[in-house]
Amino acid sequence: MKYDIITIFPEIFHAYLSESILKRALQKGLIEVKVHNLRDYTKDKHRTVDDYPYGGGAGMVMKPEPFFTAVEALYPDVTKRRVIMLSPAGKKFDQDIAMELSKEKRHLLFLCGRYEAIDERVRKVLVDDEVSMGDYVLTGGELPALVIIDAVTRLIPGVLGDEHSAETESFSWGILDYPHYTRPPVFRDLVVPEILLSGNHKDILRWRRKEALRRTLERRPDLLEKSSLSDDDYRLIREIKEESL
Ligand code: 9D3
Repeated sequence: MKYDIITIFPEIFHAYLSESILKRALQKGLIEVKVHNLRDYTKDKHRTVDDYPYGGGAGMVMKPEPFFTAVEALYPDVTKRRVIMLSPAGKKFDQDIAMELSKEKRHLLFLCGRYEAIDERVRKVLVDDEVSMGDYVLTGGELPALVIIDAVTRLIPGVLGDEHSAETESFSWGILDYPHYTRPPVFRDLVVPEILLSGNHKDILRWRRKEALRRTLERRPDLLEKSSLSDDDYRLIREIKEESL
């Protein structure tokens, strides 16, 4: 996968991309990331990227010309690029979007905004998808671009080791993870559930499934409605509900 990022803060990206799974994906040549400074595509002496909003109001708006110049210089052929604008007004990012992007044949080109907004003509003409990270206010699109690159890269074949690749589908099974423990068996009087030390694999699997269902029921009941549950899952849910009587 080839990713391009257009930003006025190119230094933000290096540290995150040079650790762990993304670092290895880069080394293996499974992904390529190029970060471009929007100011390099300005023509005036002060390398201006923003201006006052027409119609007045607070904050500055990012000018259209540098974005047009950058996108068209990098990918003059519209069929070879998929331009993703990060914006609080976009569609909320989720695992389904990550999955869809991971299958994309075009280069992914991220436009990161700062200030109040990007001139609407950029969205109208250049942008294929407008994506948000969720309903909270950030300072710009740089962290969202990194989040998308992270989530999409994990789905590219060969990026994760085989032990993890089942994980690829874990959000589409759609319930929360069970609680995890490691050594020591007692830490500050806090004990590991006995069943996990029992060696009884069948019982452990059923306990984990039950605890996963318990958490999902408590924290994310919306996920349960979408996931397909087995007869035994319904039995476990019944047990959980009877425990709290
Ligand atoms: C007053 C309206 N604000 C929108 C909620 C203005 C505004 C705040 C912050 C406009 C842009 C920004 C900068 N944020 C992003 O560029 C951004 C973002 C976000 O703030 N939240 C969630 N996802 C994203 S993706 C890009």
